[in-house]
Amino acid sequence: MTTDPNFNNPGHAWFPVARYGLFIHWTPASAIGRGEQVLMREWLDQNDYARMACEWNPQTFDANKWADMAVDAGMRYAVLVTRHHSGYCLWDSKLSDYNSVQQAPKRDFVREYVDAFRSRGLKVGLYYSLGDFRIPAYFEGPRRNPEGWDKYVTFVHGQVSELLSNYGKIDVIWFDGAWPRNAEQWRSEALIQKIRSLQPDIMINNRLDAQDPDSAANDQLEMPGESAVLGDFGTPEQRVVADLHRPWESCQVTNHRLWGYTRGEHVKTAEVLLDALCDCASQGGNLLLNVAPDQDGVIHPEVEANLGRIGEWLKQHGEAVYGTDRNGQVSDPITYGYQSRKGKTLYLILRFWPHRETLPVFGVDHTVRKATLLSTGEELEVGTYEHGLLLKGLPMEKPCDLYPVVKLECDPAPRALTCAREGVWQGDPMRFLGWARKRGEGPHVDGSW
Ligand code: FHN
Repeated sequence: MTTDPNFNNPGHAWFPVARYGLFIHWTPASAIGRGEQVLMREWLDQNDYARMACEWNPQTFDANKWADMAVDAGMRYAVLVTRHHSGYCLWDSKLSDYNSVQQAPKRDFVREYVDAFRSRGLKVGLYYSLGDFRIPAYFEGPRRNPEGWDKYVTFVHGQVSELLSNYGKIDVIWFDGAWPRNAEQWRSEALIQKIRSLQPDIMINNRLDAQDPDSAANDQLEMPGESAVLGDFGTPEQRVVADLHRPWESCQVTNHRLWGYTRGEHVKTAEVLLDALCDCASQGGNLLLNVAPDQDGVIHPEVEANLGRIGEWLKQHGEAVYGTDRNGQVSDPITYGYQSRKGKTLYLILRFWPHRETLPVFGVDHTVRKATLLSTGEELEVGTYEHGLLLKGLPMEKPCDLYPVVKLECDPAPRALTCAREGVWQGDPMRFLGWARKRGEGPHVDGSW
């Protein structure tokens, strides 16, 4: 558990209710179009890259368009990358002239972002990379270059203070790039105290400590930069893993793997993106979904269209996603999709439509008082069968775009029947013997050998 006395701050209550945020990776590397880490991944000449970055000058960027897209998508907060591993800053930093105000754009993109998103009622987060691929002391570390390392960590703490002092109330600080250095080497405890003094209600993620990959604390962590102790929320990356001790947020891309703009890369379908959101909501976690604007700040139109479809779906079905509890999967949802839960209400999120008037709900007990097809508002008849509920009165045709949702209002709260708790075999394959023997003993159609 965290040692931070600020844990469970009431000012954090918005986070699980918000559920769904926009991650934005936008750096000068977008002008190259081969991902956010092209400088290091392709061993590019540092000075050539710096010249390109200093000349990078987005022509059509408009933070209001990003904010409008986030609202239409049903997102409730955003996290903008202010400085990635290649070191370029999107704000008016006094500690480095490698920034968008002192170089070609002459614009403070962080200011434009926070103003645009706040004006639409969205919470604003800032991503900051501790690591910087340009700085030799970052690679040498404190043992080989103690003076250089100390100078660099002081610089990092100073830039974080700039970001949390000059742009109003910041709701999330999202660190990254801690590896291969640990919390002691980053002076993370002191940094957290400074952050809390500047922004008392801010949420700090768990990436201020590069755990030893073999350490026991890593059992739930995927990234070597994640801490099991420091931070207000967990950050499973490209996967959904519920953090058992604190809020958590899965960060995922809208394409195949890279976070920054990749020219010609394919994008995930709306269904795949909605799967990620429902998977998180069914376990009580958030989804931070990444977009990678091109060099001019334009978001891939197919990504925008897919996010818009999910936004329309959320208008009708959002109660099944926003603010849901942990452990929403009451029974084995594999037959139709996801289950999410909010107190005594269970939501069935159906990835495919049965095209028949009844829907068996395996393994859910019989405490349902009312069933509603959320997609249309129609009430359904609630029956039971040996292994669970039998809902009746469904329309033959799928009632909405993407995933229809059935709302089950229960009293008391929904529970799993024994058959669900023990799984299909219920621990004993003999339970299926009589059922199989009715056909015969052998492999031929008539049951013979
Ligand atoms: O190396 C970065 C990567 O570029 C991206 O920013 C992701 C986002 O979570 N974090 C690191 C990889 O884990």
